[in-house]
Parts: sequence; structure tokens; C-alpha cells
Amino acid sequence: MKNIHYGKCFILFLLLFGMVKNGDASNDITVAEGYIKASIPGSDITAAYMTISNTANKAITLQKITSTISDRIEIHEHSMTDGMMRMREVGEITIDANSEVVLQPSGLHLMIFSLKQQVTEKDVIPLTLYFSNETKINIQLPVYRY
Ligand SMILES: [Cu+2]
Repeated sequence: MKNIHYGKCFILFLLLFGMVKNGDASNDITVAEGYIKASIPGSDITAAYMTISNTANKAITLQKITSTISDRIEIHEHSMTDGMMRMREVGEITIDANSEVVLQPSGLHLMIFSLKQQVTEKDVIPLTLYFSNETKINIQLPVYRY
């Protein structure tokens, strides 16, 4: 009877361990609520949004993004200049210690240029995010309609 109990505990331990391992490469960084906007027919650009959380006690910086659908992904920010909504490239995004940064329409976003394929609903798009703590995180983003 006791042995069965321990066996269950061991399986639970394996499951939990597996979940934590999935959260790699950096357990300090998690990405949630990510999605990509479906590309407009005839256009070869789109944007990706997500929430990046940093549970480390130091700031971590997102430095580079790669994907199979594009060789050029930039970090952009929308801002109001002279009453006009403008976009500009920002080299990186710093996520402060124990905080999160939200990438969203009209704010920070990942700009995806020169799409190699039309991005449509039901697609799942892989992105790799490279961080300053020498880790990279692979994510799979759903596509929502523009
Ligand atoms: Cu942009």
C-alpha cells in the first residue's frame, strides 16, 4: 500500500519537473498571451504581440528575434509625435527585475518584415527570442485576424 503511494508521488514529481523544464531555457523569463496579426493580402509585413515576464532579481533584455517566416524582425514602438502616431525601431526591450512588459497594438510590438508566406488564421508561427542572460526561448504563436 505504501509503495503505491510513493509511486504516485514519484510520477507527480516527474510531471512537475517536466513542466518546469518546459519553461526553459531561462526559467526567469516567461512569455504569455502571444499572437501574430494575420497579414493583409498583398502586404508582406505584420506584427506580433505578447507579455514577457521576468521573475529574476535583475533586469533582462530581449535582444533579438528570429523566425522561419522572416529574416527581418525588429522591435518597434508606437509613439505620438506632433499629434501623429509614429513607429520607431527600438534596439531592445529591457524587462526590469520582477516585472513584465506588454507588447500590444499602439505600443511596443515586434515588426515582421518581408514575410516569406502569407500569415493567416489557424497558422501557428514559431519565434525564437534571444535574451541578455544568454538564453533563448522558443514560442509558437497563434494568428488572429487583422
Ligand atoms: Cu512597427
